[in-house]
Amino acid sequence: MISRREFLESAARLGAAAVIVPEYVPRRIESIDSGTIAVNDIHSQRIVEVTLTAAPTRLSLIPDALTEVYTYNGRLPGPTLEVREGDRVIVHFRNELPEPTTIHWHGLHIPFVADGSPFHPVPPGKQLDYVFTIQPGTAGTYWYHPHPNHRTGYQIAKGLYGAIIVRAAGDPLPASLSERLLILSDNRFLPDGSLDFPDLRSPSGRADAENGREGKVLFVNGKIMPTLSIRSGEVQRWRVINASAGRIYRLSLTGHSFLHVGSDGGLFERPIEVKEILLAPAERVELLVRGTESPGSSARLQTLPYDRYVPQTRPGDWIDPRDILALRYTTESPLAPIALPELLRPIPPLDTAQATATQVMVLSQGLINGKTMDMNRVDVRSPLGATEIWQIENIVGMDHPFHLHGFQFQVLERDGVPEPYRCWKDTVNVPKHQTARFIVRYADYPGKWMFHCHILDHEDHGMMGILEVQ
Ligand SMILES: [Cu+2]
Repeated sequence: MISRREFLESAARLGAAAVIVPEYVPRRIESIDSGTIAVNDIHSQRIVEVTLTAAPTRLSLIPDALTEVYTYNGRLPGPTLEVREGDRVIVHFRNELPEPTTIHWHGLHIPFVADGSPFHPVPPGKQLDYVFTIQPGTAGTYWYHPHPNHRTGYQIAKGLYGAIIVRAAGDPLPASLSERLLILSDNRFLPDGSLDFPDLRSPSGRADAENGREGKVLFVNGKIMPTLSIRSGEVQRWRVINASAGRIYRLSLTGHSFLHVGSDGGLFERPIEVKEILLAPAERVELLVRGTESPGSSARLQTLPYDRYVPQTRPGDWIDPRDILALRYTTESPLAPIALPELLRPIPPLDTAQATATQVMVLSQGLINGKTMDMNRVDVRSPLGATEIWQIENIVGMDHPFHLHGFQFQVLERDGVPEPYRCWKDTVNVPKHQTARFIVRYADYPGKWMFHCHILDHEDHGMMGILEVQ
């Protein structure tokens, strides 16, 4: 099992808070997983056992104010859960909030009962153990957040979100690269420092419902405009998570390009050089940032204008680039260049000839195929083991990022243009009046899986449906 020291070291490396792992004592586990744990498994498999408690607290998020927030273990963002492929994860979750909640392990391929979907709410004062195994081949950057019916946007805005890093048995990127974790979020405050949740009937409440709630204050790991340091010549591995309710980031680092090496479900087959990255709500990227400037210089990570909006509610300042963080070069002499691999890992294509159905999802404002979500209705039934194509048609004038629970998919094409490279994703942004097609295989884990728009206000108002795999 992971040692306390290992965990603290990895957390220090990532600049994030660690989950403290108590000594694991083999014992009978009250498992919510469908499988049983043989005694042999306990000895051959690393067990990561952690405790997460959601509770209200007060934190200083903006200068000169304390804000009533919700946190996991008193931290905002919540502790980073760092695990390895093959690990058995046991999360003892306690809900000390005044309302029901869940924890959804966004993007992980795990049993239905551990998914933390609206089917399994945890009432106030109650406890639930989430138990799952990290599947081989799923190394990547994921995140966890609440997913109760109608309250996901509110609870994430209150501060409930955290990162999951899954490490591969053999990572193709050099272990010498220092890592940075960047969890992006935005929020809106009233003059007294409290979070601004307007009445839904007010003009700003109606704009939030349409756009997804945005705020002018941009955070990285809960901090405003933090500074990262880099040494000239150094290469850093950045994992970036969009935890915002509606904001789409168009990321650019002044004077630099990125090597884009991974997406939601882990690394690509090979790095791709890009000037900027579009990151919709719930999406993740892995980037290599090369310290190509001279010692003592600096750069800014920015989000550039991106028009995801309908004209009626488009914010007046959408056109302004915004700084997110400062990158400061140390004054040390430049490091010698290091070799980066040209090949990262093979991604076997899912075969379209094997697809037995095409699921067409028409996205309009707040609706999927003309309906809002009904917990008692199953929208799509598919057999376990089937391969299917999903066609997501956005027929309205704003973007909708589409998320499928439980299964990673491969995007085939966007608006008729074949995807230029293969990768695993669980969320795909479908821009206004465009269509995306992806292929997915329901390899295992029967159950009822949500699919929804990841603009949280849209999701909470019912832009969601249910896939039953059986
Ligand atoms: Cu939407």
